[in-house]
Amino acid sequence: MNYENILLEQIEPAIWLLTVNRPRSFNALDALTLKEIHRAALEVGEKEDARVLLVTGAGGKAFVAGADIAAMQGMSGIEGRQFSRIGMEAFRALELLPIPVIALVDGYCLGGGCELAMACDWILASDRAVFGQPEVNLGVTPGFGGSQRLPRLIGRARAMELLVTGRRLTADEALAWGLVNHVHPADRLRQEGLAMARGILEKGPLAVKLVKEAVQRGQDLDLDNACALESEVFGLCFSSEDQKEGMSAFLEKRSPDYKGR
Ligand code: CO8
Repeated sequence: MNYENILLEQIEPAIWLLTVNRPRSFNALDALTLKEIHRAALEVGEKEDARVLLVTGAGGKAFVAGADIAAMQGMSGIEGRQFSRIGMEAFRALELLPIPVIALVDGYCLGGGCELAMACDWILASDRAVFGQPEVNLGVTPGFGGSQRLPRLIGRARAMELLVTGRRLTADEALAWGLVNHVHPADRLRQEGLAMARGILEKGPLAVKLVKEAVQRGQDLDLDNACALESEVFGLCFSSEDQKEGMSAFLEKRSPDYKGR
């Protein structure tokens, strides 16, 4: 498929990279970019051989510096709601992809950028990454899920502080607050992301998909229903060749040869 504001490429077998590519505006998200992210998520979701998606920003200055302020400035209430929905749908499509989605964040990751990163399964940051939800500085609230995903990720009090004060977090602060999983030197970020993706390729493909589904579908359920969901998913694993292969390989002291079925 053709894209204007993003790049979607297979960088290694089974590993895909989505790059938000508007470096002159620090990869700000306008409606077209959001729609392209949505389309790209659907495209990757349809590829049977895709097993990990990495998400990043072009230009070395920003992952994404937010929703496009120039595009938003003159919006009416209805247009604002529509723009918000376009972003919500795009990020939800990414979040619900049946494969791990890892954000590689270098530089500014603000507003809609932070919301995009949070819609990924986890975040790897460079040591010069900067996180924040600065919407209050502009007289608005987050509109792409930030007020909902941030408290779920780092807890209500810390999320409230960031959302209400608009203050920025350094990469190390974001690490300490549990917003990012690891911090790497900027020149190593992509390699570290790739190494992590390659490691995932060695795991049982069905189990990787199913555990993501269990987390995604279970996290907003009450504990009884969430644990019941896990039992269903666990049981389902036993109908797969991968389970037989994984456990046989362990007992036979060899590496598993997974087929993804
Ligand atoms: N939108 C549009 N353009 C942007 C954005 C943005 N979010 N961020 C940066 N740019 C542009 C600048 O306008 C500038 O363009 P130009 O060269 O044409 O003037 C270029 O990128 C470089 O920016 P700066 O010159 O400002 O570079 P600095 O290094 O001085 O500063 C910053 C970098 C700190 C990232 C600064 O640009 C900044 O503060 N940007 C805005 C950050 C922000 O407030 N983000 C939140 C936006 S609101 C949001 O994301 C809400 C999401 C939900 C929307 C819901 C829909 C209704």
